[in-house]
Amino acid sequence: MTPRIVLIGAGIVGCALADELSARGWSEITVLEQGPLFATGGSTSHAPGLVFQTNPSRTMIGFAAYTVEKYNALTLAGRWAFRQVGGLEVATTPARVEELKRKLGYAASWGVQAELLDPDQCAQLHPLLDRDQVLAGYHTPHDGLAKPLRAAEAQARAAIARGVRFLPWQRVVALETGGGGRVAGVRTEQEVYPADIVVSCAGYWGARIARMAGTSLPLTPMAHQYAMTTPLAALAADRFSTAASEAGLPILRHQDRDLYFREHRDRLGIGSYAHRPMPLETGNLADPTPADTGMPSQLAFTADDFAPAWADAAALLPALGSAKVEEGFNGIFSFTPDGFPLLGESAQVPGCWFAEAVWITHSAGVARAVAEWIRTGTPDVDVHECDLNRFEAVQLAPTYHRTRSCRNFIEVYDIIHPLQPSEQNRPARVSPFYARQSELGAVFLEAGGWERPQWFEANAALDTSAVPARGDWASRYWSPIAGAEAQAARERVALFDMTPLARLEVQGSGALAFLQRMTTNQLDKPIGAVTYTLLLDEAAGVRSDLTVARIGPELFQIGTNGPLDLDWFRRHLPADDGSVQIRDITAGTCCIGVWGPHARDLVQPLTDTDFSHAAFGYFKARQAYVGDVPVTALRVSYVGELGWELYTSADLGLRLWDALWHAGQPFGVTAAGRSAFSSLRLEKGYRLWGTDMTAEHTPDEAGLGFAVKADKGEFLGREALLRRHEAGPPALRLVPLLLDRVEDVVMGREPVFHDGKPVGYVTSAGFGYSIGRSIAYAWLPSSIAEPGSSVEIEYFGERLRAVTAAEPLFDAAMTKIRR
Ligand code: FAD
Ligand code: THG
Repeated sequence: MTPRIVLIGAGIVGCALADELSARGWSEITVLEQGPLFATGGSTSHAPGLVFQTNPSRTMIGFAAYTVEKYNALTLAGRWAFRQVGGLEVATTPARVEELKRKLGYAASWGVQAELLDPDQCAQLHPLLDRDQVLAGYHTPHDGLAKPLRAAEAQARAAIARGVRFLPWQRVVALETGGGGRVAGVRTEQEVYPADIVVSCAGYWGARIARMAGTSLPLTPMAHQYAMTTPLAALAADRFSTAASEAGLPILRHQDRDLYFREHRDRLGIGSYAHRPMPLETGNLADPTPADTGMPSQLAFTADDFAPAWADAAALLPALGSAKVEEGFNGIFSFTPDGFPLLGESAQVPGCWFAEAVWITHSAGVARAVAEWIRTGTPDVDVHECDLNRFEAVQLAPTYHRTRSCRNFIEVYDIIHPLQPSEQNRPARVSPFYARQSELGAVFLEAGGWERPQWFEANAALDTSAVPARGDWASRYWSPIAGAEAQAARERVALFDMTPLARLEVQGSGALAFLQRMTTNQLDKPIGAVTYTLLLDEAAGVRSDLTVARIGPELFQIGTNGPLDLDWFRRHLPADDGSVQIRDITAGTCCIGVWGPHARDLVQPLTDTDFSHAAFGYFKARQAYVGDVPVTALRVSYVGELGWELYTSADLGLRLWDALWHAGQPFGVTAAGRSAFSSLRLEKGYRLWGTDMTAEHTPDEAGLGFAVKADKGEFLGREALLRRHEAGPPALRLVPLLLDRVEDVVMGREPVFHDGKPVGYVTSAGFGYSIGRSIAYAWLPSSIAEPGSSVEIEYFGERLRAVTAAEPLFDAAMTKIRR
């Protein structure tokens, strides 16, 4: 039976989704729009439609590429919906020139055509530019201009032809729920519309719909200035455009000044992010009314805010000369704390979906992914960066996400290092060891709201003479001290704060059966066993990798990769008969990883429990007292050394730290940070979910086939996995590369070339201090994944030589861990 679907909002996202859903054979779709059709008054109604595809995120590039492909083929009444005028980003500072080279890398990694231009070439491509201001340009011939309303309406027309209804002036004021809290429909001011599935495509009003669902969406509506100049002589007389084409010059970005430009025939449109953030309260948003033909998403232009932008624009484009702003507005659209959209099904109201904070640029790609997600339960691309359930509780606090969104507005065109943390709302979450870490001069970065030491300045006295220097970018948020900390773990013993590692407790008479059904490895083992296992989705993509410790007959502790794992488990809980309870215990507990050859020498004197290899083997769990602190000890090590993760309640954390610190003094115990941690795990080849592999990869591709026991019985993803096995060996593989030169450390997301052609991309990278080599993991075609293939990594425009290697790079015999 086809489900009844209600979409809220007929902006470009609602229209694209109606098209994508109906194209999949579903026609009982109603789109409810609070305003008129199709110039509804939302953001789409006046967006200038610049589509720059390049993005650090592979997923976002994919969304944009599909949008370009789709809109390029769309017309409405014979008129274009997309013009491939190309994109040009100019650099006016040396730092931006480097940034453009980094972008060239993203483009090569993920299939966007792009080239770097010299100033003359820039001026040739865009004759309005003052050549002397420009140091370089980044040209993307396939970028261009969308005509947002035309693209929206053209998709809506296609949907209407398949039976979809679009109803204007229907403001949704409530959600109706039925059995199990599932969505049953929506209520507008006039009527109730029953529905099996509701998708909110309400744009910057989205947080309002979320409230109706009892959910928080970290979405902040913000105003952003867009102005149109008076006619310019330089654009006159159909020089670049005709009445039909509107624009012929490439869309232009001047990111050093937070500006972008497009032609509107003989006028120039100028968008600015240079002004102060202008957030709006979700509670105070205006709605369209039939009496008012204005646009609720257009606020009055504040000329003072625009004045500096105008001066900067005129400096780059002398053709602006004596022109003026003819008209302008402060237009509202959505911002999120991390800049990614908010997609997926509400955890509170099953059947209620969201597709919010989506740019024109990504609209069709997002709609396609959400349509697949709704239809099959699994989007066919990796959406973990965009999943609305990705946030920690603190990140949903309105004051928190508003501050972050404002920051994001300010930084939207800034040059951001992949490790650069936000400075706002900090510290938010701190482990019980925070005071000690601070005393040791911890340099904190942030993850999941947690303060996480990257390295400790107190370790500056350690020997760093063997740590090679590295280039500008790779040396930011890094210190050679990290190398000394890594060596301390390999040679002596180190303490790592593992508190931010999200963990769950699963309990009940149905716990084992539930976990067996959810994961790939055999969990029906004696109490005290720890198992490394995978969560697969229905298509056999790797949703996560976990450690599962059997603490009791009906009690399991699970180490996860964050909020999405809890969400996934909750969605799949058996009918609410109380047989399985699941609890996030992260915040109430803490964890120290004690790892290194002296780990046993350090811990054993503190406990009566036998921590010998014979009594407490690798991948085993025990309850014990360490000092007078009750702990759950797991003998696992993501850094590949002898030792334990010691868990206790948060209140006793400091006491545990102090006991270990004190007992460790004779062994030269060292507090070690995340930078060392990452290096150690790279040497061991332990994957980092979300970076190295995602739901787009199967276990075999990711090199994790060993964690699948296909003959253990039914589990989620098993059938798809067997089908994929039948289809033959994987075409792609995740493999380590060793760079030729030790000073060449890359950061991740760089393209990999073979025989001069881009063939893959780097996932995570770093320096292996024990093996003395620079390491980069990369996805490559199987044909060149075997050890010994010569490749090149492009890093800021330079080709660095590297070779594929056999795994693991360090301690293949596991003699360091198993003893
Ligand atoms: P909208 O177009 O706002 O549609 C949401 C719809 O939901 C609205 O029609 C609204 O009336 C309806 N709705 C809300 N609540 C309800 C309810 N309770 N009941 C029924 N209906 C409801 N993006 C780019 O990619 N490139 C650009 O160059 C670009 N420039 C921009 C410039 C400006 C000045 C602005 C403001 C935005 C710009 N954007 C750009 C962003 C882009 O406009 C938006 O991200 C995009 O239009 C959002 O589409 P949407 O369908 O989600 O939202
Ligand atoms: N500790 C705990 N839970 C975790 C992690 C952790 N959950 C999430 C994430 N990290 C899981 N990732 C890994 C990756 C590798 C290993 C452990 C967790 C590991 N692998 C060994 C190997 O591949 O040789 C052993 C595998 C096996 O014996 O099956 O140790 O850090 N608690």
